[in-house]
Formats: sequence, structure tokens, C-alpha cells
Amino acid sequence: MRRSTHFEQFAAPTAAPPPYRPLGQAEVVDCSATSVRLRASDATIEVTALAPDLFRVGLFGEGRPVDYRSAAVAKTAWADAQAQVDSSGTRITTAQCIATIGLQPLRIGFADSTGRSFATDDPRLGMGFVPLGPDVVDPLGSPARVYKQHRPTTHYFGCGERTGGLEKTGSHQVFWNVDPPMGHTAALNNMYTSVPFLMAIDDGQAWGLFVDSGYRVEFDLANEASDRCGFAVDGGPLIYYVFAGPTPARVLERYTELTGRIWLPPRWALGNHQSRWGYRTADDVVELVREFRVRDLPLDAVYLDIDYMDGYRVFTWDKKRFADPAELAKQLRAQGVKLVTIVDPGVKIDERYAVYTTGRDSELFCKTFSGDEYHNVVWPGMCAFPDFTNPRTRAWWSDWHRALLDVGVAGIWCDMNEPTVFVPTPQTLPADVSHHGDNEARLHAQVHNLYGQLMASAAHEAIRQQRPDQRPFVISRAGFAGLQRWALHWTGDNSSWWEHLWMSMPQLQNLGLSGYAWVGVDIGGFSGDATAELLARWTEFGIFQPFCRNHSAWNTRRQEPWAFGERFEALIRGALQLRQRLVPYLYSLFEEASRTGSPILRPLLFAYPEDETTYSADDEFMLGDALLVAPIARPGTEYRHVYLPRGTWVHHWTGETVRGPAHVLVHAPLGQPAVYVKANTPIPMWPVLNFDGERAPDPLTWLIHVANADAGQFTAYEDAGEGYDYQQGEFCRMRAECRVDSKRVEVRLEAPEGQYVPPRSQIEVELRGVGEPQAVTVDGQAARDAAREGSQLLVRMGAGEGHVISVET
Ligand code: MIG
Repeated sequence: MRRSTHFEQFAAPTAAPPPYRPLGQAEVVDCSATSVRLRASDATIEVTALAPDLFRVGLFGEGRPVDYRSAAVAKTAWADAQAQVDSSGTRITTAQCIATIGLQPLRIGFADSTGRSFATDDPRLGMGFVPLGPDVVDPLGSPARVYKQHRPTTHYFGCGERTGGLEKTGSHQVFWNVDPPMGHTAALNNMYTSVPFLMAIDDGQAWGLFVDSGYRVEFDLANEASDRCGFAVDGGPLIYYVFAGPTPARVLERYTELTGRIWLPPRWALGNHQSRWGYRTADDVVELVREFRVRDLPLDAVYLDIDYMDGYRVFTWDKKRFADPAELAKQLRAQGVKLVTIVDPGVKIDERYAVYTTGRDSELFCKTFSGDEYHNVVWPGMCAFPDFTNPRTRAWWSDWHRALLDVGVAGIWCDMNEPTVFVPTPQTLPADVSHHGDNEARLHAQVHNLYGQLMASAAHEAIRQQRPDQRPFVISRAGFAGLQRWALHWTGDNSSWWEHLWMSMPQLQNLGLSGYAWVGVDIGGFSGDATAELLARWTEFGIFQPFCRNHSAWNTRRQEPWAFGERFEALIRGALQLRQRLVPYLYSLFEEASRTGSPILRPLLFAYPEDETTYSADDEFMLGDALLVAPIARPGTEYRHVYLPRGTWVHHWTGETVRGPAHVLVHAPLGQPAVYVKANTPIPMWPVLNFDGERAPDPLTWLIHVANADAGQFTAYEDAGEGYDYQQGEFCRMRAECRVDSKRVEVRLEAPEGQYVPPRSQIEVELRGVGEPQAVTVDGQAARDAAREGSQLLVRMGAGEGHVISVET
């Protein structure tokens, strides 16, 4: 593994092994109830059980103190490990896991209660340092690595934001936030956000590993050698966490307990969002919204890109083109549309611009190594860059959001926060830029990957403080592990290519496996020109993303839903309406993600880790547990292969039932994306209306594709969709279950739980695939309001209480 300052292409070829000095002999210096501290020459090593399935290992070189402070970690107090440390200090046992510590030389390994080993040090290389050469001393601490055994049965996933396919076994992964050149291909390694987290599956059992460092981090996943993997930091301590699983859900639950989970978004955030770099005037925006309304296209939020600012000065409005932003926000709000504005970190150097002068006077900007304000060029011209590691900077930055929030902006879009600078070519701050403000000065190299996340956290706090009745809406391009607790993430500047429509699928699935539950790619592609078919197919896929936004660059062909004529507009309308119909299901998945860290858009392997066929089925995905979506990602194509894992699946449009595991060829003409629904699982849906996310429409429909298969169930979550009353019990959970035997279909709607009463009078149960029923009863009485159309049966009843619907077939 390399250092960022080391250019391989200029090094003479050598057969010499890479410079690496493994730790040698160690001695136990201290034991507590849950941890063992060791010393190996001048390094301190600590192994701690934080929970029965979570261990932390820290390596602190050159006599440095143990220090786990981190911008990634949300939970620091762990009390429930109930571990036992043996008398020699070489074994820590929990109810689920055993850590073994070999002393001669120091090697650390883990095993589950059945003895299966995972994340176990490579016996030869173990953990150690990379000496920098005889004359070099790194004042920040030497780069460090740990080498683990790679078992041939292990498969790796996760690793945050990536190009290429879902499985990362055999690859080398770099974690260093950059604004990559346009046209992301599989040759691209690191991108905008870095999540040094690995989800491993070995023989159906999941485990995880997280390296917590703001430095450049690298993972070698059996690339260098087929029998080991490696995890490296470019400096400072090497701190890593090991998760024992044994399911992907369990790994993610612990990982997101450590690094945080998404918050419950305002419901409007789940609707359809429209954006483009180039909505240049308030009139453009009004006209845009009018088009959506006239054409009966769902719309819940519009984005203002850098065009709204005065000379790209952040926290300003162009006085001519956006003369009355409060009026604009008000007009949109009246039509149920929220306004989101972009915020870039670069602050224009301008004596008459208070964002700059106040930042300068309070020394809140990053400095050069010699102590001057660091300057570089971004959109506004020469800029200074806030030192977001300084809490005073974050408070000051939050406060400036008043210029946006006070006029009625509902959400903040953090861009360019890798951070990106333009000179000499688009790249990031030099490694020796100083972040001096946080009591403890740090070099940019130490905190690079944290910069974007800290900026997003300031935006999040701005909304929390200045709009205490609203739930934050923050979208960020850059981040680190834990970004999910401050912002949703979109994947930056993709291209209007079929290849990128395909790539979106594994990319979003790996983000979901890395704790980012709330994610999306730009629908239609950002750069390059979309075509009619591409936009239609991309929208058919995009509506199943947690975040559904069409966005494009100024110099590209327009790609609003009507850009390609009526036929394609109708297809896109159909897709966006399906999105609207799915909001109750989606909202329930968001609520689940906020409690458990489960991804919303999930790879099949999340629920079926024992089924290795799912590992390569990465151009299809699950939305929650009940929907399986297999988009078409090629032009002129109407058929595709779909893998269906175990269980019974019903094709949403035709009702065809398939028993998995099965490989099927599905017909998916435009307008009918391949969607399979788990048989008998009730899906809560809204009627099609041009809703505004603040009201729950009437009725709620439970759609059930019935088949002679296992019972299905789902619990819908609802609340006011905004604000915090839900934390005081103002929510409603409705559980629905459907059982089928040879004679009957029985649907049980349990009485709603919780204090929130959705403003609706009716509940509908829509049963598909029931044939010609003999009798339909609701609560034992012949159904009064039931209608049949083909094999579809619609039964209506009063909302607010429990019901049993019975259909004799
Ligand atoms: O240098 O603000 O990824 O979504 O439209 C480009 C203009 C800066 C990059 C973002 C993109 C946004 C664009 N920005």
C-alpha cells in the first residue's frame, strides 16, 4: 500500500518487499473488565470489548497516549459488553465472541462462539508501522497497517461510495475525498465521500470492520496477496472496530449505533425533487413549478444551484435575478413545493462581504503552514476556506444560514466540500494546510476526510436551531463514516450514460451497506445529454431510490420530465406517480432505518446472505424486504434476466407468481419496470394525487399480491410528517398480515398503535390474484363495500380500528 505523497510511477522497479515493520513481542501492561492494554517497543496497543459483538483495537505509536476522539463516532460510552478478560490478558470473551491476543509476536484475532475465525491477524505480518526511510521523521506519527488473513470463502462488500460492481473481493480501495474527473468509470477509485467500512460475508455469516481515521485510508481486499487483506492509515493512530454480526443487519445495527443513523426526515423529502444547474432567475423557478402543476407531475422540492447567489458569494442572493427570495419561497410553499439552496465552502475574498470579513477577523479560515490565510480559486474567484474542525467556525457558519432559512428555504445542499479547489487543477487542499482553531492544530492531511462531514453538520445544526419545529433537510456530496446522522448523500457528477444507470445500482447498494441509508444518484445523469429513453428508464429506476431527484448540468440538454415529448412525459408521470403512491411504504422504511441502520435500498444479500448467487445479482435490488426491483439499463431492451431468491414472488404488473430461488427472463417494456412483490406482504400505498408531503391523503391502501405461500406482514409507520411530536408518542403504527390457505385469504389489520390519528376516513385492502371469491367478510359480516375487477378485489372499511377481512376462494 502506498502513501499519497509517494508516486509509484516514478519509483524504479524493485523486488524489495514494501517497507513495513510488524510489531514484535508485546507485554500486557494493564487489564480492565473489558480491555487489555499492551506495549510493543514504544507502541501502545489496546483491545477493548465494547459490546458482545463489537471490539475496538487501537495502535498508538512512538509513546503517544491512547486517544479515540473522532468526528465519526456518535457513541462513546459502552456499558454492556459483559466481557471476561483471562488472567494472562490474552483472551477477552463475550457472550458472542472471543478475542485472542498472541504476544510473541503480537497478533490479534477474533472468533465467534462456534470457533469460526474472522478479522484475524495475518500470522506473518500482523499489525505494525511503515518506516518512512532513514532520514524521515513524521511528526504526526508513522503510517500504520494491519494485515488480516483472507479466508477463501470470504466475500467483501461495502466500502462506501464506489464505481464498479457490488462485490469488492480482490480489490484495492482508497479512502480520500476528491471531486473526480467527469465520467466515473470502473478505473476510478476514491470519490467524494469516504466510508472505510467493510461488510464481509463468510459462508453466509457476516462480520464487519471499520477503520476510524481522518487521514487517507486504504483497504487491500486480497489484492496484494490472495491469502490476506490489509488496512492502512497514512498517519496518526490506527484505530479499528470489528463487528461480529452474524447477519448483515446485525453488523449494520451495531455499526450505526457506533457512527449514528439517519434522522426521521420531513415527509416531503421522500417526494419528487427537481433540480438543474441553470435555473437562473426566480421567474425560471416559478415557470418550472407551473409546468409541473399544469402537467400534473408530482413535485415536492426544487433546488437552486449556484446561480442564485450574488457572484457566487455564499449566503447571498443575486439582487436582480432573485429580487425577493422570501416571496419566491412563499409562492412555492403555497403549491406544496419546498426550496433547497446550494452552499459551497469557499468564501470569496472581498472586503465588503461580511461572511469573509467576520471569518477573517475571528481567524476561522484554514491557514497555510506558515500561518497566512490559505487561498485558492473556486466559483467565486479567490476564496478562503472555513476551518470546520473548529467548533467556533461551525457555529459561525451555522449562523450565516439565516440568510437562507429566514427567507423560507427548507433545505441545504452542501457541495464542493471534499473540499474542491480549482488551482492548479481541480483537487483538494494541500496536505500541509493548517486547521489551527480547535485548541489543537492539525494538518489538512489528518482531517481531510472529515471536512465535508463537519460542514454538513453545521448546516444540520443551523436548521435544528433556527427552525426548531422542522426536521432538517441537508444533502451533502462529501463526508465520512457517520455522515448519515447529518446529511443524506448524493453521488455527485454522474453522466447521462447507460453505463451510469447500471453503476447506480451497485453504488447505492454499497452505500447502504456502509451506513448511508438515505442516498440517491442524479436521475437522468448530471453531465452529458440524456436521451428520451435513458431519462424514462432512469426515472423508472430512480423512483425506487431513497432520494429521488432529477438534476443536470447547465451545458447539457434539458431533462425535465416533459423535455422529450408527450409519450415520454406520460411514462415519466406514471413512474413519479408510483413514487408518490409508495410514500407510506418508503416512510416506514425510513423510520426503520432511523432505528436500526438498515438500508432502504438494499442488496439481495442483506436478507439472503447464505445465498451466494445474490452476491453478483447487483443490477437488481430490494426496497425494504418486500419489493425486488430489476431495472433495465440498456437501450432498446425490453427483456432482462432477474434472479429471485428463496420465497414466492409476484410480478407486479402481470401477477405472475414465481417460486424462488429462480432465474427468470422478465418482459419490462417502458412503463412496466420489473418489480416483484413478496407474496402476501401488504404494501401501504397512497392514492395518486398531486399531494403535498404535509398531508396524508385518504384512503390508505394495503396492496397485497396473494399467492398460495407463506404469510406476509408489514408494519406501516405514520406521523405528522414534520416536527417532533412523534417523539412524544404522536405516531401511529399499523400492522397488517395476510395468511393464505387452500380455502381462504385472511387479512388482519391490527388496531393502530400510538397517539397520532391520521386524517383519513377509509382504509382499503386491494387483493390481487384472488380469482372469483365465494364470499368476502369484514369482521365476520358480509363486506358492504367490496368491488371486483378481474382477479383484483377491493375492500373498503372505516379507518381507525382493527379489522379482519376474510375471502373465501
Ligand atoms: O463544479 O454547483 O456536483 O451537482 O450542479 C461543479 C454546480 C459544482 C458540482 C455538483 C453539481 C452542481 C455543480 N457543482
